Amino acid sequence: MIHELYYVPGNASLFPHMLLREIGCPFELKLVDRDKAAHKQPDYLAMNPHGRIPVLVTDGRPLHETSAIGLFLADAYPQAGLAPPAGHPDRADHYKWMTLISAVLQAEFRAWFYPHEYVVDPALADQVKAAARARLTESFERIAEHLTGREWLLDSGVSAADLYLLMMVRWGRTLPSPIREIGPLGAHAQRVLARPAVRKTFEVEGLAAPFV
Ligand SMILES: N[C@@H](CCC(=O)N[C@@H](CS)C(=O)NCC(=O)O)C(=O)O
Repeated sequence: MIHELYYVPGNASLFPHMLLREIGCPFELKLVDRDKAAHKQPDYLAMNPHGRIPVLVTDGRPLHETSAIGLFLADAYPQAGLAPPAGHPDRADHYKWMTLISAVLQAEFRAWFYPHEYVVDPALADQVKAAARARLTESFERIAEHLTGREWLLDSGVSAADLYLLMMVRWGRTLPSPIREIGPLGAHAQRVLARPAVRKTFEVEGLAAPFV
């Protein structure tokens, strides 16, 4: 398989980038020039009509939606052990975490980072941010409860969902009370950050410490 990842440093492309390096397969990085709104141009919209980052092109076929890219890559390279195989008791839980991170955390971060999209009156954007912050904190608290006494989200070991969660905790450093301070979330993030493939990803994207 030949992969190209359209990315912007630190954007949602960070998760599939980490996965590709964990897998160790060849891939090409395609930097999207957000300053020039390259993701809103016809050639990019042909790959992702929503004009968002990331897109993974595999053998010429584009795929968007961060969680779908993650599930696809984990299944495409089972030898990397990033998702429990079909039939494994943890398989369903992996779907659950991937979906929760995408549909709840990532969606709430959209409201946190782009509050103007959620209101007609721009003066209300701060309220959107305050509500998103409260919902994010509550959701992370539930996840922290689950992680208490565990190394990884799944009983069976590290999975793609742990890398996805790291990206969310990283984004959570922009909240007034950083998400890393909630229960074991900071320790979990450091555990993921200690992985050589993850460290390499941050280095290649030029992301500076503190990482979360
Ligand atoms: N549902 C999309 C959302 C991706 C997303 O919101 N990406 C952000 C960057 S982290 C983006 O493209 N922002 C630029 C924009 O919306 O114009 C996914 O899961 O891939």
